Amino acid sequence: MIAPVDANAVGNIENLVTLTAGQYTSGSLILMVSYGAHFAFILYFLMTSMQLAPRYRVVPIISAVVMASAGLSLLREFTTWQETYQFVGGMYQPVAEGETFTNAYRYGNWTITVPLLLTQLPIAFALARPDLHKRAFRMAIPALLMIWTGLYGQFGETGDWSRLNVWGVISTVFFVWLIIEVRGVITAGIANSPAELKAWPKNIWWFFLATWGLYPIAYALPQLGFTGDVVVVRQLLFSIADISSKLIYGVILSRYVLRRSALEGYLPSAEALSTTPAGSTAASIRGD
Ligand code: RET
Repeated sequence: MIAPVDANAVGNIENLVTLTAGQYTSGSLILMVSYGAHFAFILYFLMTSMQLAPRYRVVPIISAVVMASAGLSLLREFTTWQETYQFVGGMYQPVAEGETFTNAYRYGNWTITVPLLLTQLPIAFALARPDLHKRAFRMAIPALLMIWTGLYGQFGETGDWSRLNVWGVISTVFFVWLIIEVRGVITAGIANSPAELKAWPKNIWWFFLATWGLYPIAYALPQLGFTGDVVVVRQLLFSIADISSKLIYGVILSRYVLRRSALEGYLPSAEALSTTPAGSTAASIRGD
């Protein structure tokens, strides 16, 4: 028997909708693929760090830390999702007691991952130390304010639209501030990149805007209605955003610093790429 629930007391719309078996399984699958991908890439980032000049090794190491942290958070979202629904009368219904689903864990997790993701940029661009620290700090402040105001606002998504939208707008103001700070780091990164690699920070800029921009869309989505499709599409958007902004972003930064290491004369990187003259020479001396 499903007890009637007070819409404003349940936090997220996942607790208000009945899902078809297809929607429930899609949600499970999306979350499972997400945490699986994050955990698997811990290995990739740790191994890839070995090919880099020492000053850049921390870039994929930070990615590995982000993978572990996000993977654990997404695993928790997955288990909570499974505990939230029970199969009754051919449909998946939110359980009357025991567990409620929440996306708030995501926001908590971003508190850790977002400052790390942002700090990777000035390190990869090899900005000089006092400037690097200053810029990392100046990005972290608007980023944390953006996350925490959004965390507060998302509790309004079950019907308190003014709470959702007012805090959503406040959070977006911090997002704009963050974008300005990131643009400054990108500009410094272009100036500080070797000529062959100047396109990389420019492309990373567009990638950043496109992938981080998915989060506010996921935030606003419940206003389209409390339906199983909205619930599933929202989890899908979050997952696409997560895999892009952390995992693919980490791969891009790792490849950038690998090329940079090679151009700066670090032989193992040149060998790993084997496209630079130094790499080919080293490989041919070794006979491979
Ligand atoms: C919120 C609230 C609504 C307004 C805006 C938001 C932006 C969120 C962003 C999150 C990025 C998260 C990342 C996580 C990686 O682990 C908080 C949804 C603008 C940009 C990159």
